Order: sequence, then C-alpha cells, then structure tokens
Amino acid sequence: MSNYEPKPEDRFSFGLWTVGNVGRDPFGEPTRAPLDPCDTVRRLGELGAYGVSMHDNDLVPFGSSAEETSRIVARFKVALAESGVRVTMATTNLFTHPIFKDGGFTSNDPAVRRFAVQKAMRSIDLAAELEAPVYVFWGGREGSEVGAAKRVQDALDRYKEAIDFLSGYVLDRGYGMRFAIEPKPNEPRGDIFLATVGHALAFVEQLEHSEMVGVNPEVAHETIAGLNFCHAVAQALWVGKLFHIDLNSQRIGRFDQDLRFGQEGLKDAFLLVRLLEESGYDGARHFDAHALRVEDAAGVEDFARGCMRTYLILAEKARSFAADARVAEALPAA
Ligand code: GLT
Ligand code: MN
Ligand code: MN
Repeated sequence: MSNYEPKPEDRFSFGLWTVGNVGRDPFGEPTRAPLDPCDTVRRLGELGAYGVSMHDNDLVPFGSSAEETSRIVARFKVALAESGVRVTMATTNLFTHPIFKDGGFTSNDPAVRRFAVQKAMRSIDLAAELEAPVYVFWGGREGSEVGAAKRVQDALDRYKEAIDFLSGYVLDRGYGMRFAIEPKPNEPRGDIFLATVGHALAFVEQLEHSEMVGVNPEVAHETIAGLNFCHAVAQALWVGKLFHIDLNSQRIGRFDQDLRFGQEGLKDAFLLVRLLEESGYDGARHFDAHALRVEDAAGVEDFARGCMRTYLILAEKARSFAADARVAEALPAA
C-alpha cells in the first residue's frame, strides 16, 4: 500500500490547456479565470507532476512580436528551472485561428498550407529550445463536412508533404525530437482525416522519415468511435510506435468530454494502466483532460490530483493482479 502521492518518477504530465481550461464550451462562455502558464508550472511541480505540455499559443499568444516572444519564453524557462518541471511534449495550434477554418496542412488553399507549415516550424523551434522530446500533430481541422469538396487522397498527399518537410527540418536542425500523430474521428470537423490509431499507423508507414514518427493515442478519441482503446495502444506498442499518450475518460456516443482519468470506464482504465505499466513504455503519462465546467480553481487542483491518484491506485492494483495466485491459475487456463 502507498499513500498515492505522485512523484516526478511517476512521469505524470499535464497540458497547459488542460489545467488551464477555462470552461468554455460551444454554448457557453468561460466559467474560470485564465491562468498564468508560469503559475501553472509551479503548481504542477508542487503537486508532484513530472512534466508539462503545450501548444505554441498556450504560451505565446498568436501574433506576439519577436521581443514579446523572447520575454515570455525567458520567464517560462525560469518557472521550469525553479519548479523542476520539464516540457514533455509540444504541439502547434492549427485550429483556433479562422484562417484554419478548412484545415492547415490539408486546406484547399495553398497559402494556408504554407502558413500552417511555417507556424509549425516556428513552434518546433520553440519546442527544441524548451527541450521537448515529443512533438504532437493533432489535425482537428484536417477534415470535411462536405464529402465532394475534398479528395481524401489529395488531402493525405498534402498531409504527408507537410510531415515529410517538417521531419526534414528537424533532422537538418539536429533537433532530437520525435513526432507523434494524434488521431480523432470527428469534432471539430464532421469527419477528421486519420480518424483512428489504425489510420494513423498506416499513414506513418508512407512517410519519408517514418522511423521518427509514431502516434499519440487519446482515450476519448478512440472511445468516441466506440473502439477498444487498449487494443489501439497495444497495436501501437506492437509496432514500436507508442511515442506519447493522452489519458482521460469518455462515454461512447458523446462529444469529446476529456473527463478526469478514471471518471468513466474504470475497468478499461485498469486494463490500460496494466498494459502501460507492463509494456516498458517509458514516456510521459500525460493527462489531456479538464475539470468539469462547474469547478472553481480549487476544483481544478482536486481534478489534477485525482487523475494522478487514480493512475497510481490502478498501477498498484495491476501489481496485485499480477501477483494474485488465482490470476496465475486462471490465465493459463484461459
Ligand atoms: C485539443 C484536442 C486534444 C489535443 C490537443 C493537442 S488540443 O484540446 O482536443 O485532444 O491533444 O493539439
Ligand atoms: Mn489529446
Ligand atoms: Mn479529447
């Protein structure tokens, strides 16, 4: 038995956008005040987290000048150094600005595609400066509602061209990071390209530098599609492509809920923790979840503690499961 107090060795991390989620939804305004990313990092350190992840614009607002950017980044680096929290993953926001209304890398407008690639390059530079080992691509706007408006094969050519170019950029610059593609079936687009872990794994095989590209599966995203998340993660592990993971919970048939880890589907959460802990996966245990909209700032801290505590309880249960004589007898029989 332990007291389930998280420690940096447990490798828990949170996105700036997760604990910093202000409770906005498509029908309602924010219910919480925005947080300063430096305060978030310090608080995460106090709570026992190992890492933090971010979009470029979670830290540096869109349109900031070069001077503003350096000032923000310098201040953030102080918070990282003082808290001992490291940046475990970074990514590009290619979905909020109206220019991305029909996608970034797969937009039908070549000027938007070029802008998206340039934005990703600048964001990769920032990720390298902050020593992020993994760079995620979540193509939330890469998709369609109108079936005849885009040829999917063309979209995939453009997606590949962007990822190939950016892989070359990382290699030319000598940055050590790896890429991870995060699939999602829908929301905000009616249909998103690379809808599931299976689609993404197949896509990776077509890339020029496929060795540096893996996947970032998210519990909620496979569950929206009604799929078995453990099977998706196991297949990614099987081909050595589990580069990162987004932990949360979700009910089938709902919008992307990003609920606290273990809030729904406790048995699946147990099987997932058991799979991860027994697999040798040594990356961040990253929570891409947020507190319920009714929670205040104190509730957000309880939520963050709850994600880590639930994981630690399930990891302990996975160890007792493995050590249980009845299980040892039942498994060969099964
Ligand atoms: C967005 C999305 C997440 C992705 C993030 C990375 S942003 O919140 O719903 O699943 O992981 O871009
Ligand atoms: Mn995610
Ligand atoms: Mn999600």
